[in-house]
This record gives sequence, structure tokens and C-alpha cells, in this order.
Amino acid sequence: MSPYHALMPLPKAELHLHIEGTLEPELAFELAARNGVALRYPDTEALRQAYRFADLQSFLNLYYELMAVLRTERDFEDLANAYLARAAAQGVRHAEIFFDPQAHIARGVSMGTVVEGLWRALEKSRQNHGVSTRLILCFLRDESADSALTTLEAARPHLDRITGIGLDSAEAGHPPAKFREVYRAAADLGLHRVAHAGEEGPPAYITEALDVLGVERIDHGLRCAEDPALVERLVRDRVPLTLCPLSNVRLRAVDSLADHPLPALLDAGLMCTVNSDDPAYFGGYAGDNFDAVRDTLGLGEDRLRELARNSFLASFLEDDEELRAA
Ligand code: ES4
Ligand code: ZN
Repeated sequence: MSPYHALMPLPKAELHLHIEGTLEPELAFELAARNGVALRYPDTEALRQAYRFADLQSFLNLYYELMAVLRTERDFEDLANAYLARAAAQGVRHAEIFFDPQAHIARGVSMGTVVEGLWRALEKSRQNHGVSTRLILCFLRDESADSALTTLEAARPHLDRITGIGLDSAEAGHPPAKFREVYRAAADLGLHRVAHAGEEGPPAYITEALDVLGVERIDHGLRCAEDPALVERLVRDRVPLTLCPLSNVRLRAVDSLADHPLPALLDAGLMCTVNSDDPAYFGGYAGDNFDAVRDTLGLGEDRLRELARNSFLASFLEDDEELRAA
């Protein structure tokens, strides 16, 4: 760790962060006890041992399993506050936070419990943590298009809390075009739009997310590197990519961090950002991801500053607010 970092982490925005993926083992056990929910693991150490993933699906299985401990508004408030405190300590000044309502509604936890619980932490986040926030509702792409439409309907009473929509969960076999209708409806409601694409899925899913869903950013987008014409388009249109280097290592999207295409993507002129995805599961928060790419990929201070600047430019902050934060 450089002395610079120790004194003052680079101010940054985090644009790719699943709040359910910030559930640390300690909090999972605390909430399990509070709510009388049984976990399959005897203790936090045993649970941490399960954090070895072969691919996206093997991670998602544990991610959905552990959500069982999240039951009340207070649980979601505590979860968000724990994330915001950790993020703030690593220089995050603005966070655009994904949540997966379908995964909670399926367990009998209502949209209102999730959104209003998260909101209790978010509405005080500037004051308590020095972090501005936005909420992005994600649809599970391995659920049906009808389920996504029903979920958007369920969110309608809470739209004053929600800035945009996203698309996550198992990518392969679930192309963006499946969600054409719900993205159209969200656009008509004035919501921002993003989608995971090109994490495990092919580069064609990135193109489809842009052309069919009208997304403003691509979450991950890692596999764009396989298609030079697509890279050219993303550069020309300044489409931000929300990359998550430690996530890519843990889910085996890359063989090792040293093989991560981030330096090549930056050299190609892409608007890259660095984010943590599911930090409790993947070994680090936003600052840890910055440290890792600095130490392992040899990114210099100019590149790190570019990444931090991109994160504010690619955010959904309004212009004046954005300048103050940056
Ligand atoms: C996710 Cl890493 C990742 N990819 C897709 N969906 C997700 N949900 C939570 N983390
Ligand atoms: Zn993600």
C-alpha cells in the first residue's frame, strides 16, 4: 500500500455493486440469529470456506441461499449501512446500488420492505458516510419477461426512490432481447437503463443490450475485447463499462488478475470504470479493486485517476452535483 493510499484513497464512484453481495459472513450470522433463520454452515469460517467458485452459477447459488437471512426493513437498512461505511473508508463518494427484488419477493419479502429498508440507510448516507447514492432495480434474467414486468409494476409506488433498472443473474442463454418490453416501459417511466452483458455471455449480448434495450452503460462488458468492431463502437459512443476485476478472477472469467484485459481496454480508448460487484464474496471493496489493478496490472497514477474520473462521468449524478462530488 502506498503512503498516498494510506492517507487518502482516491475519491471514486462505485457503479456496479449488488447490495446483497455485500453481506459479510459476520452480518449473515447476526441476521440469521435475529430472525431465527438456520444456515447450513456452523460458523463464519466454514461459510468463508464455501467462497470458492467455479463460475457465475456456483456463486449465484450461494448468493441466493444466504439472502434467506434478510427479512425486515431493518435488515436491509443494516446491510446498506455496513456497505456504505466500508465503501466510504475506501474513498467511495457516490454509489449506484443494485438490488434484486425478485429474489426477495420469491421468499415472501415485499418490494416495500426491500426498497424502504434500503432507503432508510440511503437517505442518511451523505450525512452519515459522506456518500451520495442511487438505487438501481435489477431484473433476474433467468426469470421470465413477464416476471420482470410484474416486478416493475410492484416498484411503481417506490419509483421516487429508484433511478434506474438493470439486468443480472445467469447470463448464458438469456439474451437481452428477452427484456425488450420491460426496458421500453422503464424508459417511458424516465428510468435510466443498464444491463450486465459480456461477463459470461458473448459480445453479441453487448450489442443487443445497446440496440434493443437502449442501455447507457454496460455492466462488465469484459468480452467486448473479442470483437474489434464492437470495441470501436463502444469507444466512438463513449459507452461506459463497469468492470469488476476481482469478481472476474473469482468467477473465472479471467485466468488470473495478471491476464485481465483492463490495460488493453484502456489503451483502446474505452471508458472503463473499476467496481467491486459482490465485495463480500470476491475478496474486496472498491478501493481493494483499485489497489489490485495498480499492484498486479501496473497501472500508473494517471490511469488510476482516469478510472476514478470516469466513474463520476459515467454515473447518473446530475451535472452540478457531479462536479461537486468529483
Ligand atoms: C452478479 Cl457477478 C454477477 N453477475 C451477474 N449477476 C449477479 N448478481 C449478483 N452478482
Ligand atoms: Zn454484477
